Amino acid sequence: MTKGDLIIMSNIRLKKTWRWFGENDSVQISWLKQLGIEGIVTSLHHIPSGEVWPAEEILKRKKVVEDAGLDWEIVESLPVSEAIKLGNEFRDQHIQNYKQSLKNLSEFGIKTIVYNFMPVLDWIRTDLHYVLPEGGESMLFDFQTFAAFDIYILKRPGSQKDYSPELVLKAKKVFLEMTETESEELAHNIIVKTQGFISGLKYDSIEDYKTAFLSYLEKYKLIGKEELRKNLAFFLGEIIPVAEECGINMAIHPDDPPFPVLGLPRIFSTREDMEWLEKVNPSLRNGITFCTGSFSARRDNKLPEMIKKFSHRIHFAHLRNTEFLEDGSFYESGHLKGWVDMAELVNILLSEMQKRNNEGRKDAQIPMRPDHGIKFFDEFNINAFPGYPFIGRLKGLSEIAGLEEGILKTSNL
Ligand code: DNO
Repeated sequence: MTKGDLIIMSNIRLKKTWRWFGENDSVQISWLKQLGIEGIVTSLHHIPSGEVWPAEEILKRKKVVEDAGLDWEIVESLPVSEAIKLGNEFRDQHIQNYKQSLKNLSEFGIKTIVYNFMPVLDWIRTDLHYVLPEGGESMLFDFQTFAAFDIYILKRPGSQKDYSPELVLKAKKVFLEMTETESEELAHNIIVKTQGFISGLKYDSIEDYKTAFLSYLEKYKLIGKEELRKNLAFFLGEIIPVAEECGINMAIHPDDPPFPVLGLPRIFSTREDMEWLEKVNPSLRNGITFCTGSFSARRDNKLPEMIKKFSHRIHFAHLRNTEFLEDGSFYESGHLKGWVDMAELVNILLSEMQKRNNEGRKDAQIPMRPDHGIKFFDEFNINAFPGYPFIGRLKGLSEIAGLEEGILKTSNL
């Protein structure tokens, strides 16, 4: 290998992408190119999950992205319907539709698709306005508040037995100290506000969304971890051959938070789950969105080991950090602050890209996006979607880009 080769290889950086939610986003797409964004991550959020994404709709969005001088790099997400996760009578039709959407997307050059296999909810936080010691606003998952929501606000049948007696008592205290408005807001945040903009209009139009939500949970009564795994295996068995044909990388997003909630099973939270995924369908098209924030909400997840072991099938990286409170509750701590050593993870990703480049893999460059962000300054007056303020994400992106430059300039990569 000549010195020249080394210089070429060291030019490989993570591809800087940005999640944009379409015309309703508080960030305008025309701002992004000048900030060094290299690709857009977006979805057709208005199409209900289970339906085909028609070519005309894909083209419309692609044109908006290209008019801003950018490429539509990644679909996040092409949602997997509840019927597919449940394996019910609508599954086959929805899988046919999913395959058709993949084909349609591939015709417009889209190569990476994010999806998740979390039942009912896409992600959960109990506080969307958690004030950090320095003053910015972040998001928190608090165990006591979550148990209060489950047991006393939602009143999910049998919920008490999912928590220790001590936690039930604490949850009761939290609930009794809440005003009615606060408890309504908590339920609305969990069921509607954090979900609607991501997974379509599931509950927005339903007045009694708590009852509707309970009936969704009820459907999973007979679905445990094994059944859900079986349904994911079936989905992959159908989808991956199509992805192979179309040259598409599928990238499953981890559970957020990465442990069972509301009596629902979880199947993509740990290293063991990653091992299972690889075994059940070894194709490289069966890949992963490595979301450092989601995986890091479990102390027993050793992120450097996980990322190293599965780096070859990481098609997309979501980079952010978390910190724990004493009782194991966690909050989003900023991109470089927190318990995860971001430098170590970025280093591993850089090595993986170099390795792929040496192997001649076409997908040597791994796209990343700064995931979530802290709210600062006058963004309190802007109605950004929860987790997606402009400045906080831009800060995260810059921090990670700087970190990456530093690693590249000082290591042998
Ligand atoms: C929340 C995100 C999730 C994620 C989906 C991927 O901000 O982490 O919405 O994009 O779960 O399918």
